[in-house]
Amino acid sequence: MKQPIRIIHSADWQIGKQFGNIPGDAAAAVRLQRLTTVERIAQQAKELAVDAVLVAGDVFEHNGVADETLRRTVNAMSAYTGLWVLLPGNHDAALAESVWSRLQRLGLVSDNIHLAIRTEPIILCDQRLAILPAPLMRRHETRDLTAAFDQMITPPGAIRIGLAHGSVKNRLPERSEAYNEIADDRADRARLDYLALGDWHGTLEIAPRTWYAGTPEPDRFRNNQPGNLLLVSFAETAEPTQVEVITCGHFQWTQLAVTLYQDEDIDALAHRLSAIDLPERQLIRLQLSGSIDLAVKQRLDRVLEQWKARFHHLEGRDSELKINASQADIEQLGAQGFVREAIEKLQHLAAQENSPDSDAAQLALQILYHQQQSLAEKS
Ligand SMILES: [Mn+2]
Repeated sequence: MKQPIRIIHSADWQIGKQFGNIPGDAAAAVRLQRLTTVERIAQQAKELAVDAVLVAGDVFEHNGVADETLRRTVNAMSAYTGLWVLLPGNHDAALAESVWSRLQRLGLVSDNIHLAIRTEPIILCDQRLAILPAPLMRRHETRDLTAAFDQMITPPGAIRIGLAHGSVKNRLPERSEAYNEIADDRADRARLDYLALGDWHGTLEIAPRTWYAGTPEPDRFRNNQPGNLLLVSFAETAEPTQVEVITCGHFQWTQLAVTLYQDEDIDALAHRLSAIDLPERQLIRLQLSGSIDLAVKQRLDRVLEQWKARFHHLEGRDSELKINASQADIEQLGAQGFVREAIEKLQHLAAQENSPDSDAAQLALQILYHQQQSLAEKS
């Protein structure tokens, strides 16, 4: 009896993504990790001895990534010498000149790597497996390219797997763009055993036999279960297709909503941060809100500074956090005479809602307070 066909479904590697919002070496490590994660995928495929690895689009961040990046990617894939099928997505559309044409020109496409750059079936595994690709030839398509699957002829008895990149119509949790749409009943209409999708970065069963693999290495602050691979097994008998989620990502991107009013809230934040596992693998964004005085702000800055050194990356977004100098803060500054008058003026300005000077005055008070505290500590 023949072994059932098993594939790994992945997508959205976006190799070459810059992560410009993350400062310094932290971004470089995140960039490099995407290649390391591809190495992991190759290793998994080898260990599981799957029949093929399908990557459902956006393999590369854009068509202009360096030749060096193309070479590194192919190297990262090399541990698995079985079949790879790579599909262009909106980031790496199969334009006349693209990463795909360059991969070929540079001689980087070995026999086991199939570039799914044409809308025609790729027949593999002694005609037991047919991949039906819908490559994006430009960034945005207004037609549903997967409609072509309905008419595609494949060898009798072959497993039919659709491979596409875009938004399944009416099903994604957020309103997505109106292009690169995919009918939600495509798997039925095209008699597919499975439809392997890319574009949505979380792992998601979006319709019957239709899955988004999600990106194997998380790349943004959105809690939609990224960081996985799918292992898909096709039984020879009438048993249904089995889909197993395999954890694969290294970094975790977490966004936390934090409301602050007083000292106790800073303690609670510090406690919350200390409860996070594997801090060296964490990228954390704090969405700060509430209203605090300068003394609490000072403590907040210290806690953040301390934790910044322990997480891979930590950022506090404070556009929703109000900072008001309290009377106690002003007393703490201990100023007298004209300095005191200036501080009171700043306090008055800072308290004016919607005034263009309010933010500047706020900041001036914070700086004064900070300096005063530093001086007090030194003496
Ligand atoms: Mn995409």
